[in-house]
Amino acid sequence: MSDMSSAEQWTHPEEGDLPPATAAKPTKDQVIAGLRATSEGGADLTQLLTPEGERVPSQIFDPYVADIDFEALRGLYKDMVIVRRADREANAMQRQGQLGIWVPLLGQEAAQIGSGRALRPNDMAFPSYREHGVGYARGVSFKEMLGLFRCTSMGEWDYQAHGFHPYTIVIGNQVLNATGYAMGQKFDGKVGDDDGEATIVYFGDGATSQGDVHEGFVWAAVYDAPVVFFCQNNQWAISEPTERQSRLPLYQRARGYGFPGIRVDGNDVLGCLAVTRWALEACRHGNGPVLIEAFTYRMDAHTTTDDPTRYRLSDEVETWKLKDPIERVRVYLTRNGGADASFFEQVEAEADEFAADLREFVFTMEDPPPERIFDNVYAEPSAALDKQREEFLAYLGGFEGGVH
Ligand SMILES: Cc1ncc(C[n+]2csc(CCOP(=O)(O)OP(=O)(O)O)c2C)c(N)n1
Ligand SMILES: [Mg+2]
Repeated sequence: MSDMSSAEQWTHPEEGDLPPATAAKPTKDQVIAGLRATSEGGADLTQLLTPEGERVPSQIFDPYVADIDFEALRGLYKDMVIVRRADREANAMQRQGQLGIWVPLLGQEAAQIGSGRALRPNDMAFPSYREHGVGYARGVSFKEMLGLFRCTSMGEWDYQAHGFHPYTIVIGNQVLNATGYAMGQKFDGKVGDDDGEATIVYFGDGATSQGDVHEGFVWAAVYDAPVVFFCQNNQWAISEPTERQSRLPLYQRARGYGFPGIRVDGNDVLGCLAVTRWALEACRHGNGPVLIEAFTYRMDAHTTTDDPTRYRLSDEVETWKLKDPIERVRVYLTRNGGADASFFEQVEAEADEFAADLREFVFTMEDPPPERIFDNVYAEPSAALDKQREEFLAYLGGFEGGVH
């Protein structure tokens, strides 16, 4: 954690450190900083499990995963396999015309399961639109999430019961909602000790360029709001690479707002679990917000409407395949006697069954009646809305055989 009382960070740089005001191009230092924004950061990166499946000890973070024995790790492995399998099935179903669109999470399983499993029931999560893995970890059924992508539902799971808010498509907007929610947790006296509540909000690297994210950071900082800003830096904002969004690694932005920022290997489920637990603990205890940059990679297209071959090279994707979040856990478990071949086969079979059940559900999902549009508009009954519904139903009655 950075020492915010240190005088060093408030001092003005020496004159010689400043680039000439007339410099038209980024200076060498700025270019290097920009490149660092896209490199993994060496010592800056918190990692507990390497891509080769080696366990890296950490004095600070090991205590946060001390309870993760082989059984718990097998559970995290299974979570990741299931959400990947569900993701691939949904992608295929979109291609078969069964879903309007799909937003793949491929490659981001560890970031989502690690952080999602770090949450307690009373914590609140605010997703963007790719967080199906977090939703799964919060107990939201994949079926409910798929309704949104088949356009038969507006994503109507019980937000309060699951501690998982609706998806937000407006980039970065959920950061404001989450900050306000966390300020509420603070005002209601729900923070201060280990039983405290916390909020987590998910957004992408591209979202960090949005005003809403900046405003959220400012408000959370000055109110010490218990909110973990969880940025999944998957390197791309549709076709815009991270280096076009920032001149420095994203986690370092936190310092300018006055709260800690940390970069974790987003493909390391143990690292993500530990770092998120640590950040949530700081929030629960009333220490204010934390920014986590989970350094990961979007292995598939932005959505099924996107063709990434038009803007990125396949060798980049190949490089990231070697850092697969699931493979490293498999290697670790195998090498250390934490699981045998039959376990992996069984997980595979369960994932296939999970996907088949989803498929069956989607293919037989009923379309909602058109008047459903009037549901959930207001919390309380509304005479004006009731009248509109009546008029609409009368209008629909004019069509023989109904409207489909
Ligand atoms: C305010 C706003 N501007 C633009 C868009 C269009 N848009 C949808 S996704 C996206 C990129 C977001 O990238 P990032 O934040 O990195 O998240 P990722 O999709 O990579 O998870 C954009 C620009 C939008 N939905 N909302
Ligand atoms: Mg992105």
